[in-house]
Amino acid sequence: MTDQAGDLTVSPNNLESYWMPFTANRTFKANPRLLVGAKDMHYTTADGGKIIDGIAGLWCVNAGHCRPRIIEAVQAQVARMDYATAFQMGHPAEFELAGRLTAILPGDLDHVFYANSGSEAVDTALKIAIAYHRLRGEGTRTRLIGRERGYHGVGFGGTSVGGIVNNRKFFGPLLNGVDHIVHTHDLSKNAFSKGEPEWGTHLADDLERLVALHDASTIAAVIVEPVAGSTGVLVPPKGYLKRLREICDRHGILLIFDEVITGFGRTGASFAAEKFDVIPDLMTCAKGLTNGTVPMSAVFVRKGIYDAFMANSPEGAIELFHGYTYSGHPLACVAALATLEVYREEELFARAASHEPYWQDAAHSLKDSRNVIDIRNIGLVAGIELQTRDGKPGARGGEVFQRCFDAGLLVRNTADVIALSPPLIISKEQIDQIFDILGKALAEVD
Ligand code: PXG
Repeated sequence: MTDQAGDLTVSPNNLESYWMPFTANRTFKANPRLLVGAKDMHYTTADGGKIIDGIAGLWCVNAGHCRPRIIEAVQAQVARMDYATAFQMGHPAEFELAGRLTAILPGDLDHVFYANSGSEAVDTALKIAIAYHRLRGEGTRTRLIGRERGYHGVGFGGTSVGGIVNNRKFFGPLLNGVDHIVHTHDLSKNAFSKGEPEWGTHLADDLERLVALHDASTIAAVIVEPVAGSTGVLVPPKGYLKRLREICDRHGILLIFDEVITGFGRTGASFAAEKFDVIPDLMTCAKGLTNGTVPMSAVFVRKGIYDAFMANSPEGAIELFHGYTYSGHPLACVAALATLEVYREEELFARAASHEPYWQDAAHSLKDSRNVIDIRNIGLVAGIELQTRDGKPGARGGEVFQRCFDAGLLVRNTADVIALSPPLIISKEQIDQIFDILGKALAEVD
């Protein structure tokens, strides 16, 4: 399967053994789509086709693919030190990275805990929240609140606070002591909003309902995606996140922003917390942290949370009984450091912000396309919602996805929402190209 240079150049002849994640395995294996190369805005397919990447891999390759600086950093590190013992030992890059990250974080988010995936970061954040209250003598605060339609990865914690039915229903009772506030999606009020919808600020008050039901003394934290991604791009109503912050403050509840998708420039600011001017107590990130090159995630904690662990643990004791063999992996740390350099040098967060109006206009130009019932956008993200065919959720979205791919564009469909989130290096011509291909695909699918 490899050529002399060791590259995978031809299709494998047996697709059976690999059980693919979040994939219709039988459909895929009957009609495989294999990617073998990537550069900047494009993928190369096994048959030599060139595909423009409309989703930055999976919302992660924010600086574009195979950037030389990141490649060189990883190559040099793997030859210098492949792995460094993670517990009771350290290596320079993990400390340097934490300092660089806290320097670009908004507000007083001043400590960093490393994990390897968004799912792990979420479970870490939930555990920190519960342990924090206990250490401060508020051990009754164990309840976790998520939001309907939320996605927080696939660990048992993240699945429990998540609100997507297919991700939950197969896996039993999940964590107990979890509840959900209502989601913010209502097409009768918000269809075709540009940026933040006007309607829906009051939906944050649903948290008051849960406080009245459970009592604040039982609630540890609320977790939300500032912009919900996986469920099909739900942009927060104006003032909604601020209202959520106020309610949390009133009741001593920690607010967690899951910025796995929104982090690192996606919304046109470093983080959504900056964009919406709301500082959470804990923040998770992953994906764009290393430009997707090496798996890595992080939890950022606000001033005082780390200190509470230090102040309330016996001298010499481990303050948090949690961590991963690969927390702060050297390859991931150098990939992240190089990624941050690229973001800074090329001013990619500002570039996303400056492209936002053009992107918004291009997205909304599809308003009258066939079957389109809503278009949502923020930063360099867009969601185009299609009318679902009777009794066949996802069929129409899946056909649009395939047509786009055949025409040289990679989009993501979650059921009948087409999501777009390209690398932030995208040009205006490439924005036109993406919406042109998508527009044609929409016209072809009944
Ligand atoms: N939180 C959020 C907000 C996410 O979007 C995770 C946690 C989990 O991250 P890991 O690294 O464990 O997968 C995610 C992941 C999509 C899609 O387009 C989104 C994600 C992953 C795969 C597909 O719907 N986000």
